[in-house]
Amino acid sequence: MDSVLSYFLCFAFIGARVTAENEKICFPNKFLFGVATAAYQIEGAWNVSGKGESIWDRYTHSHPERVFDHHNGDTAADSYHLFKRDVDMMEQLGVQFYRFSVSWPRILPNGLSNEINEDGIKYYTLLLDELKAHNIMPLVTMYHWDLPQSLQDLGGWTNPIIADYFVDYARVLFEAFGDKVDTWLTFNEPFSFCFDGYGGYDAPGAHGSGFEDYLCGHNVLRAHGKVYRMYQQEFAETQKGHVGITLDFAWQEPATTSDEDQHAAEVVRQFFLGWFAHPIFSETGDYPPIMRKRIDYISKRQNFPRSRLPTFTSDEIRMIRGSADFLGLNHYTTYLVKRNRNKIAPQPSFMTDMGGILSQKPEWPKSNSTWLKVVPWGFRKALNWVKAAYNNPITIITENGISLEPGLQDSRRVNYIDGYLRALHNAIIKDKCNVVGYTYWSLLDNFEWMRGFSERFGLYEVNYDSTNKTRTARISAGYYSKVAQTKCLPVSWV
Ligand code: GBH
Repeated sequence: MDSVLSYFLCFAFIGARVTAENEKICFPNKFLFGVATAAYQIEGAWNVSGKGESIWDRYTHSHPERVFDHHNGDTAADSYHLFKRDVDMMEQLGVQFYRFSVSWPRILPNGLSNEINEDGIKYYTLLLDELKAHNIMPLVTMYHWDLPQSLQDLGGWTNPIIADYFVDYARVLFEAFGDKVDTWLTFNEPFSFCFDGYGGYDAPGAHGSGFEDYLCGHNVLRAHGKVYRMYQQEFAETQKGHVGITLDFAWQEPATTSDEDQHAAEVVRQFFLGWFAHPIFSETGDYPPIMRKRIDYISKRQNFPRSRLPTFTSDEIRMIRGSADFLGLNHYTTYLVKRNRNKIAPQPSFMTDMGGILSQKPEWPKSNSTWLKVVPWGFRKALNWVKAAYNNPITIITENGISLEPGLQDSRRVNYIDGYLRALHNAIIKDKCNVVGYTYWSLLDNFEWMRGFSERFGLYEVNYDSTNKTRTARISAGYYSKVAQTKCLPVSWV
């Protein structure tokens, strides 16, 4: 009798445990959770301790009218002085790593490595030591959009010489920090700073769409490849680190089931992600063939004697192909794509070259950013597309997050993270996508580029009116700390 009962009890117990475990969504033990920021968006101290001027300093100062409420990053969240508080917050969250970026002009005030700003080196050394003391691993971005103004005066990313200057800068970073950092990202979202910066209205505001954006992308790819090869040659053996790049990939869903919209969506994916991913992560290297074909053809129709998309030498193709140990992926949202049936205008334009029209469904839940709608299923599709296109590369999600109104009661942020993490979990467990880490953007509210301080992405709210830029945990910080510490999604929250 006893034994039968215990048998049943035991059975029931195992059964209950199995069901509970099935319901609980847990990431692999080795999976890492982190938070991200970028230098210009949080540091402030724009002209302190020897820092040089960046293109964002120049742009926000000379065109305040272009930035929401005439804001700028002069003081931002003042993390130059408050980094210890930032690391405290990370400790409270229990995250395993911190993704931050180094300000190039803080290290090299004039962009070139003949003059190194020791105070800049000291600042990042202190930050790295503080992280180490709290057991938080660094994931360091070399370039998150704050180019030294002196290099912009030479044409910035449109001038081929910049690839060599970027290598010199990277070498300074490897020498100064390589014993403390073993995972590096060369660039954050080349698509964004080439398309919006050289082709649009982000700094430097060159608005040469369909022209300067391609020159920028070309030199960024060369610069990235050269840094990767330089690290392999000069540092890999002693430092044993890894070098990757962060690319931005919103999911592009065909607006209808028609063949032409299916095709248009695929072309848009190639123009958005393939532009940078194909040269680095595909087996063949070089630009995506469809991009090459469309831009060559349209350039000809517009009477250009040569394509507006530059050409790599075969050595460059080889140098860039395979030049990443892993892929950093930023993902926030999804678009619908329809084929653009308009005639080709004489004016160069990236959008015309791409030939798709993007929209979003009005019923998709909104954020506080016009471009960001909540569409978790798009995340899983994006990851599966990457897996198929580039032979399932090792991937770290280097940014994912949502902007909301100021305030601490941000249950919608909890829902966003929860929804996107469920999609990610399916991509990893069911679809076998090779994703090894997830980074929430952002640790704290920060300077949101052209949107000033109006769009808040932080797990911690920053009170910009207070003298010490007080940081306060939002509800979502509590939620994310559970995720980071247990590696499971809390069963009930809020
Ligand atoms: C990230 O880019 C950036 O890496 C990060 O610095 C930033 O804080 C974060 O987004 C949140 O915005 O205004 O309609 O012209 C994400 C990709 C590319 C999305 C530019 C917004 C501008 C769209 N971003 N895009 S629009």
